[in-house]
Amino acid sequence: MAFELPALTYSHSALAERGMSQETLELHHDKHHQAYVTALNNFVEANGDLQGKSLEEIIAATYGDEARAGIFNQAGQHWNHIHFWNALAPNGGGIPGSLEAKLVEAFGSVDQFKDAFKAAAVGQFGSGWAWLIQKSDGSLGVTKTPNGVNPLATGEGTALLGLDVWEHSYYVDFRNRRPDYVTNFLDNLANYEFAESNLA
Ligand code: MN3
Repeated sequence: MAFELPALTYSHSALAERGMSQETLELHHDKHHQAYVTALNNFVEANGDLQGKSLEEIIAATYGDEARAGIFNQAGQHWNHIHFWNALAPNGGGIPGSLEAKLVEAFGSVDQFKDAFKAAAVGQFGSGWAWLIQKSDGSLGVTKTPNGVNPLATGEGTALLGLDVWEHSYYVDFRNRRPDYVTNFLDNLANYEFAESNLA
């Protein structure tokens, strides 16, 4: 069974008042994400050992294998974007109490968490992602990954909240101002209920 582009759970215009325009979601979801899904399906079609494998199994089977970097990139980006659409919400930005307690424990305060996340997101040179993760000892941390890599592939931890910092995610709405895009995400768009639901 081929992989499919998941439908958004909100309309393409639902985030516009919060800084992510209909044009961005039409391009990013309908075109960019669809292209990753199509390319991944073509790779699976051409590689018998991948057929019937879950997305997570394909990521595990191809990560770090230079000969299969092209397959990993598409699989990683499919996984990352499924996560990302869930990490956005039309009424985002509000942090549930139990997650807030974990953030304060790990970073000292919510503001210090946001500073750490911004540093990761702005500091990712070129394309990639910033992540709030839960490490194997249960504590929270922030990390960044290049291109299609994610914390699932690296084994760094469980992804709680990921932000796409590829230019296609912000250039329509913020031009070259990645820091403003990141701040707007953390304050107005981030679905912290989704992040909380990913806690172990
Ligand atoms: Mn993207």
